[in-house]
Amino acid sequence: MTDDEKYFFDLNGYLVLRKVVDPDVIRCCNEAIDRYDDQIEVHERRFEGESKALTSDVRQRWSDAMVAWQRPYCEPFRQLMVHPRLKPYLRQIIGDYQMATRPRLIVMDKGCAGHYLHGGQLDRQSYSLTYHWKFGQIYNSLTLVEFPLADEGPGDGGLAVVPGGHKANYPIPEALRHYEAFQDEVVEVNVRPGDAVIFAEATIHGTLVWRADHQRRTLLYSYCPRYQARVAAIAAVSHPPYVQDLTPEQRAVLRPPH
Ligand SMILES: O=C(O)CCC(=O)C(=O)O
Repeated sequence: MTDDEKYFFDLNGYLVLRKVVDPDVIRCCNEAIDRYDDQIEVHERRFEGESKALTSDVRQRWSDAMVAWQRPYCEPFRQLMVHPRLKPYLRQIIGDYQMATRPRLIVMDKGCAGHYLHGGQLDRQSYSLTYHWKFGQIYNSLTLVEFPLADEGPGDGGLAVVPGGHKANYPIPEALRHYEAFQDEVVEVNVRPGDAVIFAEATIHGTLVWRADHQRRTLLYSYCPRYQARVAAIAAVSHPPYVQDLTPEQRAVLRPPH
């Protein structure tokens, strides 16, 4: 992680890295999603909350089963657990790290509902969710890496952030949370397949209604310090057969906290 990248991550709470993932891996992810499409279910949660600007009858579909899909379909999702380009970033931002939850897939069709904006120091009071800078170093807890599998261009919607929101000390104005005002403060993160977005969970972020004709597909990988657990004993409870089948390096990021 360069000094410039550290500066901008500390300033904004997120970084966009271009051309991180090999196009073949993206292609294999998309083929696997096509193959398992009928198992990617509508999420029951109304992520838009009370927002009138982010709601729609078209609902988000999610899966967290990709790493347990049959070979070869699980393979690209497993590879992304410990991507070599991302390791130095996660180490710099978190220190010794492990996966915090299972990797997640979000699928959104045209008109699909978004997710209200969340983050900031008050939404994220737990030490396991906060951002700190101390002794010349970044100490971030829950850290997300997002891998888009489809274009997210200007006006398409999808991932959006309030730069610097990880340091916000006051409550998020409700109209901002619901994306019903202050839209100029919100940056739609434009990315292409192969890019990676790293952001602190504390950075105020959410999802804008998906406006593009093509389907939005994005992967979220979450990491936390080795001494924390977001999901109790992730290796023990998450698809045990698949855990046995991982490489030692992949298994290492699923160990319980220690
Ligand atoms: O849709 C996205 O990319 C962001 C999703 C999100 O904000 C979340 O899952 O907390």
